[in-house]
Amino acid sequence: MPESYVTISEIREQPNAIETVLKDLREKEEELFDVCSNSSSFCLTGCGSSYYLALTGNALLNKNDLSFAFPSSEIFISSDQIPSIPFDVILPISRSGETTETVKATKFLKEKVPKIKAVGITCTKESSIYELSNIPILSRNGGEESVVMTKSFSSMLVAIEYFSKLNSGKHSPSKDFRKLPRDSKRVLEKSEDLAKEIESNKNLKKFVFLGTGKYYGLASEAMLKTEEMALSWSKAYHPLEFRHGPKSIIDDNTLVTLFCPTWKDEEHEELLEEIRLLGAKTLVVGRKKDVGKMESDYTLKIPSRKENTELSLYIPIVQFLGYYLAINLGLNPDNPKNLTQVVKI
Ligand code: F1P
Repeated sequence: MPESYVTISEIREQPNAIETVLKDLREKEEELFDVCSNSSSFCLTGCGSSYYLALTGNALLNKNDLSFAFPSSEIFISSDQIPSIPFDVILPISRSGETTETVKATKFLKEKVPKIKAVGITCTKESSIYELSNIPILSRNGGEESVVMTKSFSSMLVAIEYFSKLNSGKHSPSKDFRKLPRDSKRVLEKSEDLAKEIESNKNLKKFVFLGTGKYYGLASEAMLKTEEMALSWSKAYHPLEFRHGPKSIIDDNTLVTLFCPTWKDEEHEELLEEIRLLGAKTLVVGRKKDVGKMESDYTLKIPSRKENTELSLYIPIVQFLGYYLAINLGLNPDNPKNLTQVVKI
């Protein structure tokens, strides 16, 4: 198995990227808390994986305030769909900080709402998004050489969780994130073993990822990893949407992954059973107490942590899965077909 690809090292480096972003967050905590205390409407934006981060962030912020998430291009191309409320905060999310659409969307909203505060989340200090931000959040060690986003995604996700805690009025959330790098390391090891085991089932050709609420952004990111690295047929859905069409596509060459929510839910158990009866293989990712009784071909148990400090632990399994699928298909996971690290138009 070639280990010379940079993607595999970057996936394994995420505990360090998480530890480092937590440091930056602690340093900026007061300023960020201040912004949150004076804000009640948020607009999150990004492209690709960064847009999926925006979706998860949106689900977290909507708990206490009004929040919207848009792919960056939608903000300036179809601006009539953007609510005319004067947003208090824009959160542009971008690993490179240079994606044309995200830079353009940020400038567009700043012009439209002069009082808006920009809290950019990026992995690149020398970048337009960092410059355009009133308070930039930097994932210093999250940047990658690889085209696909892995540790950048998990570390910026931690930043979003942290920000949402500050926004819910939690003055110093750093305690809640204690030992997250340790948990990340543990989950990485289990995830890599499980991804190899799943990949050894050579019949898997189609991949479906299901996630509700804040998990939908994760399901979408999972879809992108399989698509980008393994160039494979891959879809993301809200779980019960599965019955409204996608169900017709699945067969015994399909792996359906369910990101199991942190609340007990019979709807998910029934859905999983139905999927299994249709012949698909299933993977369930969730906390021990939530996935415990679920019948599934594969299960990844996530350590129990304070709510919304654990989302980054759900993602390494799908990063490894994309990686090992690509390797076994003879593809180069570092340089997916037709893609570039940054899209500049
Ligand atoms: C986001 C992004 C990636 C995608 C591709 C092109 O870039 O869309 O998610 O994998 O490589 O760029 P960024 O704005 O986060 O730098």
